[in-house]
Amino acid sequence: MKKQKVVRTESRKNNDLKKNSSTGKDKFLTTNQGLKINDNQNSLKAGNRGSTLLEDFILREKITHFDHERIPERIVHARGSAAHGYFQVYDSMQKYTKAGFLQDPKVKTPVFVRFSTVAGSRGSTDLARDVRGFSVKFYTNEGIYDLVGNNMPVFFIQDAIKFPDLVHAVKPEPDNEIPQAASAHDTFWDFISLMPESMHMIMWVMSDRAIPRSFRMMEGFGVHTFRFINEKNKSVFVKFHWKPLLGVHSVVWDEAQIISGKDPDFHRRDLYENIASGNFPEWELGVQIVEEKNEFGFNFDLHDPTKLIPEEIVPVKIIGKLTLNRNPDNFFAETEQVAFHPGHIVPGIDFTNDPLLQGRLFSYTDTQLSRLGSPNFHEIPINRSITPVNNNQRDGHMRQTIVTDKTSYEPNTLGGGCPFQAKAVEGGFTSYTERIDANKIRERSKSFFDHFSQAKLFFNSQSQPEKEHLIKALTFELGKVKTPAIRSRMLGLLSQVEITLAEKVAEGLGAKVPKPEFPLNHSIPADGNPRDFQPISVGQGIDSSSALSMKNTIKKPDTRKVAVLASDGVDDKSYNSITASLKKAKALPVLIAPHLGNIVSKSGNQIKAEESFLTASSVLFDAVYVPGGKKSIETLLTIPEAAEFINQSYKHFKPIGVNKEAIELLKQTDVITKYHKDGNDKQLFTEGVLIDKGTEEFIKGVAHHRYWDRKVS
Ligand code: HDE
Repeated sequence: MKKQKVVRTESRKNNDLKKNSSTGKDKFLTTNQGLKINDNQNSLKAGNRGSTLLEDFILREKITHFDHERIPERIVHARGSAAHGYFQVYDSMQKYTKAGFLQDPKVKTPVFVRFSTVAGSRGSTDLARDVRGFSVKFYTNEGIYDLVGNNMPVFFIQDAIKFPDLVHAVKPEPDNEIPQAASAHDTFWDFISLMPESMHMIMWVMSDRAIPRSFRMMEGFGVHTFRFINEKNKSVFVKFHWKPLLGVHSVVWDEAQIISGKDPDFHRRDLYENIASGNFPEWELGVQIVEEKNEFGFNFDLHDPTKLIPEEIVPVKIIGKLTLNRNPDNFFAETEQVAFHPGHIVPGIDFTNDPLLQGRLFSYTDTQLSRLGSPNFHEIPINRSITPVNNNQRDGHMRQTIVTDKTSYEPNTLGGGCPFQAKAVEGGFTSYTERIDANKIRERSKSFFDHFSQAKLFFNSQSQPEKEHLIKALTFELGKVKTPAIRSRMLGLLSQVEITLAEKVAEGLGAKVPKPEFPLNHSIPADGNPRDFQPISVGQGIDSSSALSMKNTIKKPDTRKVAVLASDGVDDKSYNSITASLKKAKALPVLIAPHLGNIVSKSGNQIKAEESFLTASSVLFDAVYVPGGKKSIETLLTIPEAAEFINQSYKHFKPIGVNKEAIELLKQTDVITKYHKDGNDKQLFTEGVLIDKGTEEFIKGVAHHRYWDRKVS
């Protein structure tokens, strides 16, 4: 019985989406009115050299439609990529929530997930240093539920009223529209330096989390505290987490900048190609649950979106799994037109008074009205609920539904009273009854005033290489700031996070750490007089949280792209054993040769080269291996790009494996000429340069991701 329901839910969504689809295959070319077109090469003219006639309705229809092909891009999160999939809960969550899609482990709820960067335009690079959006649309049997989160668990600001300021500051500067998709400029840091509440988020965006290796290797967070409500109307607070089964991994900043030139679609391509080849990305959904009675049991306010709940204090309970298994058929129709909204919720889930969330509840419908141009955006196939939509809303631009009822009001008798309200037991949504007894006031709660303790907790939880990357990122970003006073104010704020951090950044900037300046209090107390802002510091009760460092993440070779450098004369055994072992370990070996087409192995076998040294680049791979074969190595020795490939892989901390016959090539690289002149085998091994160590060791190296402790300067 249940199984049938599963099939119905999924296929219903797919059919719904296909309803309006068109492939154009085996069909005549027509106008939008269905008229068959006889000539699509020539406009209608007065003579074959003559002027074009206004009468040419075919030309005019085609050009007019083309002229209107673009819609406004999203104000933020314009650059994105998406995929279809499904979600399944592991065990019923009935104890905490009545949400239908979290009850039955047999039910697969269809989802559409969109990942994005925030600051850049639609055509900007995937590898910008930025927060990533992680939006999930669940097509549940009770209506649409959107979990519109990010890959970082906190946000820059505490109150929605600051959001336009934040976004204006980070976007390209208004006079010259520079820089694209980058926070490294004056207006962003000017704003941040006056916004101490952003310090925790600044630690996250300056960390390697802001330059992910793949969307498939990012965590996701709901950020705000939400509520779960069960059948008995009991509420608990909940924070949502997505944990990727491939672990959380990043690239290095130098690499990110090179990828932005070599392949600005790096993340989009990675997601698309992996789904197309059956490597379906997966995340587990986790929740941190806090009983209502414990609401005030923390050193911070649960309503404050600049704070996380350390996992050591409230563990994450894993409750289900998300799998992405189908690419969109059409980027515009699906990825561009999908409309998320934190206010799309289902019974069993509710909001809290987080002032950032409250503002978001207004913004998302409003933005769709200008972006998608009509209040009927819910009728676009990707946005349609799989449950019937019955209400008295009518008409508007581009209305699709043809309602045949005479009545469009409620109450009515002419329509038999339909559609009518659903009681809670019938699945009707009821807002959680929360007692509010308060003054109407523009003020921020003092419980939001500790801006530095969690920033410090994050910094202190990082491994040494992660700390160094963070310091470098801050030095880079502030180094791009032209106004010395902004740099100086930032150094003052950083000194409140961690003095060594501020000092190291100051050293890179050739500046001194000043006394911190705090701007006017953002909350003007009831007497209406702004006061000097004095942040408080209450600490977090723990000094470090292992969940905050990527060092402790899952490490696997699965789907890692491994460059295999070879030429004619490559040794068959060496080549075959590395490629077969990599494939067995679910990694993806790619042969890179001096030219495309086939190379001929030592035993005369033809092997197809997928890339040449001209089309490939080490930044697009996770690891590099050089198999044996004297002739192959001799050729590689004559190609400077081969040694450069290894040099760059080394500089970016990637595993390098060479067969013993390939040592000659290694000797020509910086690895030996610069960093390991004595050729100390043990040291090379611990730093991930595996010489003649066999395939198993190399695969362990691939799983290791990066050898962050390697000395590269
Ligand atoms: Fe958004 N945000 N946001 N945001 N946001 C939008 O909605 C907004 C915030 C997030 O893949 C917009 O449809 C306000 C936090 C994602 O299509 C807009 C505030 C978080 C996406 C908007 C916030 C997010 C958006 C632009 C402060 C993490 C991409 C286009 C009160 C929890 C959704 C659109 C997609 C998109 C407003 C803050 C995540 C303008 C006013 C915090 C992932 O409505």
